[in-house]
Amino acid sequence: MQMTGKTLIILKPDAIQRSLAGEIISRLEKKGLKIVAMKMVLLSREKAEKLYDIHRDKKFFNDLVNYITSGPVIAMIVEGNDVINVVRKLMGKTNGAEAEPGTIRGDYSTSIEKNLIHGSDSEESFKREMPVFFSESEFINYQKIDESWIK
Ligand code: IDP
Ligand code: MG
Repeated sequence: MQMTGKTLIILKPDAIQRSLAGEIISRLEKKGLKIVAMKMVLLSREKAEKLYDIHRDKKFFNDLVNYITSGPVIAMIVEGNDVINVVRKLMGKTNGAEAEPGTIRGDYSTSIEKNLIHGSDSEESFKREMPVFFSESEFINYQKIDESWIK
């Protein structure tokens, strides 16, 4: 059994607009990850700027904030073995045009900006990003029937 951890996943506005939310959630479920919190949110500019604070000095920062606030997103806390790395692999490279087929971005995006999904890139990022959407009291502690088969 490996170390179980948590990560923040955001289905970005393009995922909702293109009706790909179910498809993406399905991939996460089939991988064996466990959703322990989930909500649909229309981010305020203030929260979006907080989420992407590390990109504040980049030239695409303003576009990024406009994009992520342009429509509802679905935020999730997901649990699993080595989950941060596992989710980053499922997502694929940032630029959908370069992401490998078989990954979420590789299969459904050709854009460097509208790339469908966010996943925390480290434990530190998770701790910083998570409070933009959730308090820990919102994490639901429950058992799934098949957990012994995936850990
Ligand atoms: P990541 O989402 O793969 O971790 P980051 O480099 O952390 O990628 O960038 C955060 C988000 O900013 C990306 O997912 C994408 O939506 C957007 N982004 C990254 N680079 C560019 C760019 O060069 N132009 C426009 N948007 C970008
Ligand atoms: Mg990132």
